[in-house]
Amino acid sequence: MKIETVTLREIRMPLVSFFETSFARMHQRRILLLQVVVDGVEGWGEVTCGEAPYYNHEATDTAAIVLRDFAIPLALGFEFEHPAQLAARLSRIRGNAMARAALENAVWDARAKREGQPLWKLLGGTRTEIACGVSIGIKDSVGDLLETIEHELADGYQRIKIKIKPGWDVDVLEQVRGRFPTIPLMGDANSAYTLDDLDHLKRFDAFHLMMLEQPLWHDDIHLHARLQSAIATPVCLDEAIHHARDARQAIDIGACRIINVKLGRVGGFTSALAVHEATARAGMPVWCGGMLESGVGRAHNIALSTLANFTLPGDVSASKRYWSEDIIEPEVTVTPRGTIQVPTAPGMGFAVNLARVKQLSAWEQTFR
Ligand code: OSB
Ligand code: MG
Repeated sequence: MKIETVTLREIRMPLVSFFETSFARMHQRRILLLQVVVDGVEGWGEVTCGEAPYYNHEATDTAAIVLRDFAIPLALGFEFEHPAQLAARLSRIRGNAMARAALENAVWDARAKREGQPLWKLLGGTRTEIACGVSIGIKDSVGDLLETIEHELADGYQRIKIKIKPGWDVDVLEQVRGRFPTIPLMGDANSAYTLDDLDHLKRFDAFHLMMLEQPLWHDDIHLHARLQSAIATPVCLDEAIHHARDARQAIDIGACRIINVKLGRVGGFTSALAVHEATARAGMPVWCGGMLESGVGRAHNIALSTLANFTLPGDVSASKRYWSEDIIEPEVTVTPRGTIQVPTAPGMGFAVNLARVKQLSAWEQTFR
């Protein structure tokens, strides 16, 4: 395989409503898309980082530099048999996993299209339908949150995740549990706590959460093991897991009982497959996380979610939760039983609406 051209674009898409985490409130996305041509076949990838380096160190503008000055020049003209070899070549770049992942994932899409098979099958996936949960941001009031939960449950979603932080946690969970005593519920702190909060975090056990996602420092695995041994609620790691070695370390020391796999955060499909393998072997369930992706990233997340060890509902939800109009056709829709039907068309299984992409583009640059 050989990449002939790469077109890098930044699109701007307003969110249908703001999304707030412990680190920021977001109203609009600035998303980098990659359109590659590999052996005459087109593929698409999305950089899943935020606009600011608050979730991890990456940000839209730094990812554009990494792609333009380093990743794309490493990839152009490189001949390889399998996308994993491209991933290996790109691993010369330290960190910047979301920038690298977009390029590798676009090549996987092109490869699947060339072979005339769905991307999920090429990856070794087995599900034809995936289970969906939703991630609900911090709201202006608990009333708003309860109303949103009501609405998402009515749409069929199989589990509710709420964002939490100090000052928006125990009281909020108490009210959510008061109203919805038995729903599958979890909290995501995005690293908002420290071990000094141990007594406070122990109080979460009363709410019977499916899991507590990344409560401590974004770069810590070790101290999460201390937390996990002190609370009954399963810890789920997100930010802290960058590759299969991190997953194995977390498993070995008991830092978590569940892992959120994000394609961008782990550096693309090759690495995600390795994390999947490591967790499956250890009997640790995983689920697919989200980064407020446009349709391209969403399509890749659906393909990933078909792997056998993705046994828990992911943060992979309908296009309409984020966008008034998505950039893929058809848009991602969720069935009344809270699932997404996995597409059967070759590649990522959704067509990119190029006219819409161009309309939303702030700039584009093509490399040969
Ligand atoms: O921690 O999972 C997270 C969004 C942006 C940054 C980090 C996270 C999230 C989400 C939203 O929880 C997931 C989604 O619905 O795309
Ligand atoms: Mg998270």
